Amino acid sequence: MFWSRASNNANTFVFNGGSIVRTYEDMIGEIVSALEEANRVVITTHTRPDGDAIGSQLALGNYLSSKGKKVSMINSDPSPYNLEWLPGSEKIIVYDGSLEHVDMIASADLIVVLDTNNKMRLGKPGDSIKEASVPRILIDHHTDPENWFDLMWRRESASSTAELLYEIFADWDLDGIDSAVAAPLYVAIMTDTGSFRFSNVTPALHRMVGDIVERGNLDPAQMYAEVYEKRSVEGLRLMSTVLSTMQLHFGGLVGSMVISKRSLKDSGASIEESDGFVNNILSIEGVKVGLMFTETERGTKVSFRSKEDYQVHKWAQSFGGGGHRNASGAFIKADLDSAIKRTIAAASKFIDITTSGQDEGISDEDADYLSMLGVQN
Ligand SMILES: [Mn+2]
Repeated sequence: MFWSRASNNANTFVFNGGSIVRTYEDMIGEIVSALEEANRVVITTHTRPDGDAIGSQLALGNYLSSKGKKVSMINSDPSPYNLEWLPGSEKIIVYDGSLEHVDMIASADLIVVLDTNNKMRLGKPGDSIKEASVPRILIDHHTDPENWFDLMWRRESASSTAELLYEIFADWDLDGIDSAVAAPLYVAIMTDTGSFRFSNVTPALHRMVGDIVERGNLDPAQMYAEVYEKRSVEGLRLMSTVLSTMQLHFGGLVGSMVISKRSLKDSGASIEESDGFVNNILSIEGVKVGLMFTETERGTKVSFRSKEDYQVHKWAQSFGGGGHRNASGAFIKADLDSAIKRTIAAASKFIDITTSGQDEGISDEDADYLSMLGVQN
């Protein structure tokens, strides 16, 4: 029987809103069939796209193109400059609401949403994607998916959307992974795992990546250099200013840094060049949570990063944001100072601040700071 067979393996369930919808084995087959039968496929991903977003989009786009499909890749925002070398990158369209772009979505017979499960995160084309009358497939590893997708291939423990995409290719035809598919897949996994160092990197993932490298005849050192060694002097100057804003909280358990409008302007760098700065905070021994506060015209962007069991997605959600357990973001409509105070003051509701890595508890300085804010500790 269908259910009894599936129930032998908890990993084969797909959960949607707490109820079992289909089994994974069932679902991946349906997704492959839908992709196989489609002629015109629209592929989209989230605003401010990162390496996993663009890499997954290009990997799927190039894979489907070589299977003879007409592929349109449409995003709300432009791709980061350090990913422009990826094959097919020039085909990605930035949605402008024009009749041509509206028509592109309307005339698709299948839509694939990658690396986000949320209409708002799709930005400008979000409404037309959600309202489209054709099947919408979700391939994603974020928490709390919205319920408007027709088919889903998702797993929160997956290192990246690209890992899930590889599983779909494995079910369909691994030989479709040529260098134009392998390079974006590799970059997507490399960037979403912090170059293969996060806790969701497993032996199985390394085997998968080994296969991707072989099939694409890729040079990992070159892939890394193309993505990470393209910094500008201005970007490094910004990094030095931002690093100097480092503050530790709760006895070194939480670290924070600030990118002010002023430091951005003085450095001459673009804000995209600050991507990844937040990970520097986690490189300090004992620090389990890193917070980056970025001042903008409308308020303060907060990036949350964490290690091990320290989960930050609910903390980000409490400010209207979200993401993953170990990497989330939120936007606080407040100036830099009050956004920092509010975020730090809320920490104890979401992480255990009494067990710092150095076992120091809260420093006197932080205790004073908290009492100044009216927070009990
Ligand atoms: Mn991702």
